[in-house]
Amino acid sequence: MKKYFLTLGSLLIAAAASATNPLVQTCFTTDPAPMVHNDTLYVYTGHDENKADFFWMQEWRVYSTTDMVNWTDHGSPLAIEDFSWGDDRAWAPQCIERNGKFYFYVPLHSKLTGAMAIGVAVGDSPTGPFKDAIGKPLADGSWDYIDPTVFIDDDGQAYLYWGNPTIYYVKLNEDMISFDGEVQKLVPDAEGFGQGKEVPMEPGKEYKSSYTEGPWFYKRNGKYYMVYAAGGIPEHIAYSMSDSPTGPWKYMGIIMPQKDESNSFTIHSGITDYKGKSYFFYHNGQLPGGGGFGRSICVEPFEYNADGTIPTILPTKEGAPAIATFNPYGRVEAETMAWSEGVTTEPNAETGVYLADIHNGDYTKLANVNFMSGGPKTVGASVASALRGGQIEVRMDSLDGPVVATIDVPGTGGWENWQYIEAPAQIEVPGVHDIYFLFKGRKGPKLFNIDYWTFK
Ligand code: FUB
Repeated sequence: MKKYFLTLGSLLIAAAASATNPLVQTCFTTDPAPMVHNDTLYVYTGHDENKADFFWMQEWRVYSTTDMVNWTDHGSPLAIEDFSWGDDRAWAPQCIERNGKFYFYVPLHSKLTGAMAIGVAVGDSPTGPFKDAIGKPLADGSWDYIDPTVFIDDDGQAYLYWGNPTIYYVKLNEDMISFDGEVQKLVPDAEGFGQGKEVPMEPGKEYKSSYTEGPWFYKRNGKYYMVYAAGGIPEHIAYSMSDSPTGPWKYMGIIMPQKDESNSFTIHSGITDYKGKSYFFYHNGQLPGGGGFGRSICVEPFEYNADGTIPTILPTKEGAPAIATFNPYGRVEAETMAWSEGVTTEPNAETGVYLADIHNGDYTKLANVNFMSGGPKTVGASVASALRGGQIEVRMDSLDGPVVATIDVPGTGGWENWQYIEAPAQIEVPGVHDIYFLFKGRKGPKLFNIDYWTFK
């Protein structure tokens, strides 16, 4: 077995390929809502359809990470069909855990009123399955019943805020699926939400900072934060703070200014702390083929100012750095990746999400993989191909880096007829490396699908 030493050239290629935004390249993802549970960071998203001319969104999706760079696609555990009373517009969601149950709040178009409504689904795990918790909307009947955000205060009281451009809220009962009394209405005024204020942010640009939609409500060090899309269209992200969960609010300024290059007239944020660091999630239209109705989620790390205020956060391609290395040993889902080009993912009731639509030259990348001393002896994959298969080149550090192993994928008689194929490692791969899975075969047709990898 050959030993491999890093050259300066391969290090430079690896650095150039270190973009992590947008976080998902296999489909459009919108309206990110992060949630931390048991050391894992989950992000709940909407899903813009390809070539859409409006927010014709059908389902919600979930992704997770433990290192901020490799993300696992858990598919869609909740869709419009799960709400008998809904028929359209699976818009911005948020999920929260209480007493071991996961409550998934969503806006969708109501068959009952012809307006928008807030629904709540419940599940036993962060990735579902989820089912409509009450068989009817939690709140229904207004165009601007969209974008629910949920938070449970230290005293156990849960709050649900939503709305565009009015802000609505209720105090949820302990069951998380009901509330007493009327929906409260909060009209965002200038002092609370910056309405009408002209804020110069960059030379030659001015922003009218006023609440528009997409609230994100949380508490930190005794202060309540309301982060939201502001300024009409095109939107930027601004925030307000309060000493109480129901206000009065004080407008605190802009977090992420509007940028023409974001290629999206909406922006929608979610904030969380994870493993001692703070992260700001948002969406833009920067994936190839993307735009205002083809958006993609991104993340930026940030640090709160000493007084608890939030600094200006600018979008980057680099996104968040890795906070841990990736352990490849055991089964690694093929839909776990730091980056990909050309591929999509598909669901299967038996095997779960798998990597699909693979053509010659497509690839996926796992970042920061820690092989420890020596590296794997074999690399395997569970594959399926209704045609004639192809090859998987497992390469180290870059797309043209040294080949660790080549897996020959045969035809298996069907796109979901899985066969496990293993190949010997050709070189030693000690230490931490990015790993590229480069797919090869005849030019033109779909080659094969992949369910999971093994490094042994
Ligand atoms: O994704 C559909 C809508 O666009 C959301 O509900 C809004 O927040 C905006 O992002």
